Amino acid sequence: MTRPRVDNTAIDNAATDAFFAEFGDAARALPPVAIVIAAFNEADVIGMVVEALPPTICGLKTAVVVVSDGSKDKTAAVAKAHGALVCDVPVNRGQGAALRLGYRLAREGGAGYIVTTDADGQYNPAEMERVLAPVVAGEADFVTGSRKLGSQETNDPVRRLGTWVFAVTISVLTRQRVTDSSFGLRAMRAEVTGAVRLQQPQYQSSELLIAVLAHGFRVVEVPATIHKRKVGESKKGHNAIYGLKFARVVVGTWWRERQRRVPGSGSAGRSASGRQPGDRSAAVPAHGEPPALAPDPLAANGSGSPSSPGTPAASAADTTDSDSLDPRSAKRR
Ligand SMILES: Nc1nc2c(ncn2[C@@H]2O[C@H](COP(=O)(O)OP(=O)(O)OP(=O)(O)O)[C@@H](O)[C@H]2O)c(=O)[nH]1
Ligand SMILES: [Mg+2]
Repeated sequence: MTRPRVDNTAIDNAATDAFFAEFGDAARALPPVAIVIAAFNEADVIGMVVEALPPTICGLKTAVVVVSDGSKDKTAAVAKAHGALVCDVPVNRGQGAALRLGYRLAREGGAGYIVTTDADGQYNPAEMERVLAPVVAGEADFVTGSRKLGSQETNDPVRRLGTWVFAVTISVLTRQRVTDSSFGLRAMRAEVTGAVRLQQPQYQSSELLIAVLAHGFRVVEVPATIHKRKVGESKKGHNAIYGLKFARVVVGTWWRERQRRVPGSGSAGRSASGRQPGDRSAAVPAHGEPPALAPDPLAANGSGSPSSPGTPAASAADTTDSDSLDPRSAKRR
């Protein structure tokens, strides 16, 4: 589906303002963990999904931020009725745009950690603990679940093959071992999402992963489960379309990040601050001492924001974007 050109910054700013105006302190002073969910026409399942989310993960309180954009059903109302903070964007732009906005809301609300899951009930909320634990322990900046290391319900050979092909491709391109590049259950330090360039409107998972790897953040995979979608249908198209668009994002992001890393290529990927356009979030202090090769670009741009509750005080070094890759990245647990 070709999407009409939109002014993303204006839409994001308007949606952000509306979100904070509606939810006030509940949105402005988030607990340490924001569970961010993109939802599109998921009214039949989103209530159940939100209800099943844990009030604490790794001993830290959670809040649920749902971004619905242009849903034609009652996704936003149902999510709200089940206790989520809902950003209801009037135009549909895709899961990538929705998550990017959700990350921003989490950062601006002061959450130190972000956990993502899908609105369709394919992921197990009990596994959030395992996914967040390495980040809270300061051992990783970004953790993704992996069906390859865990389990998957699908018997669709094309899906299985696709997951494998993309994992191998990304491993080769980034020279770091990845076993699953499209798992929706992940956890990260919130500031990581402001430090990388996110511009894919829909097929976002490989863009985020490749960009995070390319920036040298410490990436870890943990075994996790993906169930079949039981309610509603995929928003991503059939296998061939999904695969082609996914492939385009993989190659495009790898090329973009490679150009960014080549001095004098003239394709500076992002601003020195690493922020998304229009991002008004403050730097969230890192957990403990940042590793030598894991750049913390927002730290250089920090504006003295308070520590988020439950997040240890910062000792972030005054670093800017680094081109080093962390050889320990993408290690398996
Ligand atoms: N806000 C928003 N969310 C979306 C959009 N498209 C998909 N999503 C959500 O993103 C999540 C994943 O979408 P799915 O359609 O399940 O795609 P998938 O899980 O990658 O692929 P399947 O295996 O086919 O389910 C779900 O929570 C969707 O509701 C969109 O345009 N806007
Ligand atoms: Mg799905």
